[in-house]
Amino acid sequence: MATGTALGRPRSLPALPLVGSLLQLAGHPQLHLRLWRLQGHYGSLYALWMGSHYVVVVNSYRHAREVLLKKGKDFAGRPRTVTTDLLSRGGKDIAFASYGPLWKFQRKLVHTALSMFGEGSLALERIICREAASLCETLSAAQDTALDMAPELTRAVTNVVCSLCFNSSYRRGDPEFEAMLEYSQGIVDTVAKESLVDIFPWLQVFPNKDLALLKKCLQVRDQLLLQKFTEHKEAFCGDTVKDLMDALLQVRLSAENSSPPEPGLELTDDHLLMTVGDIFGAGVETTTTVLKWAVLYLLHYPEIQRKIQEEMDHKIGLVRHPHLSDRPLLPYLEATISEVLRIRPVSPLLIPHVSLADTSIGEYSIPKGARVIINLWSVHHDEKEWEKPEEFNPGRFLDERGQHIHSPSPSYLPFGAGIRVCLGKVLAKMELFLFLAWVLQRFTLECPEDQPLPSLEGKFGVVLQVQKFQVKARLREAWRAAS
Ligand code: HEM
Ligand code: PLO
Repeated sequence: MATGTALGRPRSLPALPLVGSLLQLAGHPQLHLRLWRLQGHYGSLYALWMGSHYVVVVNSYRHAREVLLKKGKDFAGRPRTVTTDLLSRGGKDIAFASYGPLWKFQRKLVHTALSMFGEGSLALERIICREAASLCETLSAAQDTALDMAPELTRAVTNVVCSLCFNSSYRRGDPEFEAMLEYSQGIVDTVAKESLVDIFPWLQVFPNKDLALLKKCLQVRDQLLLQKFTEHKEAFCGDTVKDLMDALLQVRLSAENSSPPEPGLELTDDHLLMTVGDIFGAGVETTTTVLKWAVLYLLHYPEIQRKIQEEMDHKIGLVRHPHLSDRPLLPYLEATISEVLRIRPVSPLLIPHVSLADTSIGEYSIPKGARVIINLWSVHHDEKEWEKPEEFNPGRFLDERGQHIHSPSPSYLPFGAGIRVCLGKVLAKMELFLFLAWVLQRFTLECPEDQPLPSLEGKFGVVLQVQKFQVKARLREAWRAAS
């Protein structure tokens, strides 16, 4: 911060007493787009009021880098809202927990467990490939008929996370899986939408349809989590750690045995449940959403799909399945995944951050307790950083010879950055690569003849959702001939 000169506050949208700037935002369900467009009038960094909360909106990479990386610690807090408090039992998870020693401890535990079971281990590759094979079988069985791929993609991804968290998986049509699909959709539809309830907590006393649905869905989720927790507790002997749930139980057991217990680091049952709930929820909804966007873009751009398949035929062939070690061989597929993550960021406003001290962004002063929204949509669609940002062009992520992948602009943060960076980045990238490689080696994905091309417009929420669409998965002639 400059010494001696007092910094001013960012320009603010007009605000009325009580409702704040709600009038400028109401009637615009696509909040990321509204905040992106408001830059035209207020500049790339501006402030607004959500009820009594002071909110700063960051739309440029330069400022996003300052918040997430250079002053990461100043901005590592999270707001408490009615809906995320319900989801996480008052912030006992990782994603919606305030910055503090317990949050740090939980993050570290999960990070260690994920690297132990997953990232870099052959076991995880085997699990993903098992699910990819099962997905391909389902697509084969549905050959040439119009199919909603969403539940199939969700089951494949869920089973990977389920294996990691609980060492279990679901079969097609499993009623527990159907229940999970339903409650998770209910949560995605209602949580963290900066809905009225989150702006005015006192509205909780009135009946609210969204809040009622969220509570009902959370009941189902809690039952399911508790059942897994109890089964694990009963079977746990302390020696063999099969999954994340066991790993958390083991850490707690050793903490209980060490006396005196470390102050501030006591993991209650709620902390364990909410941590697993986070990884399960984040693991399923994010990766599935990216896969749906990828399939949708491939329907719109058959020439890009063909190019991926040509690259695969050339580098891997049709005799063996794709492996993780093939990633450097398939830069065009990797570039396509990167471009999907740019053009339709799963988390277009990240999760809101909160300033933990009086601080600054650029030439503006930011008071302690401000909510800071990083508009990733703006960062990924900034015309000063990206040529024709609205164009889907995987080539922009390739070097001149098309052999190596690189980002042409630093203005690219699909997983966030810094202290609160996504915990599942490595896992997600492994899944996206293997699932897409397996499917595209065998099938060409097409829009059913009798249907218009589905819309590329997302639906804003805690993740940027894809509208429902159908696909025809046609077995490739080359694959048929080879097998
Ligand atoms: C946080 C993106 C997959 C677990 C985040 C954030 C983003 C993000 C943007 C917020 C960063 C911030 O607030 O500054 C993505 C994308 C994914 C993905 C694009 C898929 C392509 C996953 C997976 C897991 C996961 C598979 C779990 C295994 C988490 C957790 C947080 C998080 C726990 C909260 C971190 C914290 O607050 O400390 N992710 N994510 N994510 N992600 Fe992911
Ligand atoms: C998705 C619905 C689940 O039922 C619960 C859940 C838990 C963690 C959340 C996730 C939901 C949405 C995506 C989130 C994730 C934590 C990190 C991730 C917000 C609500 C992202 C992309 O930031």
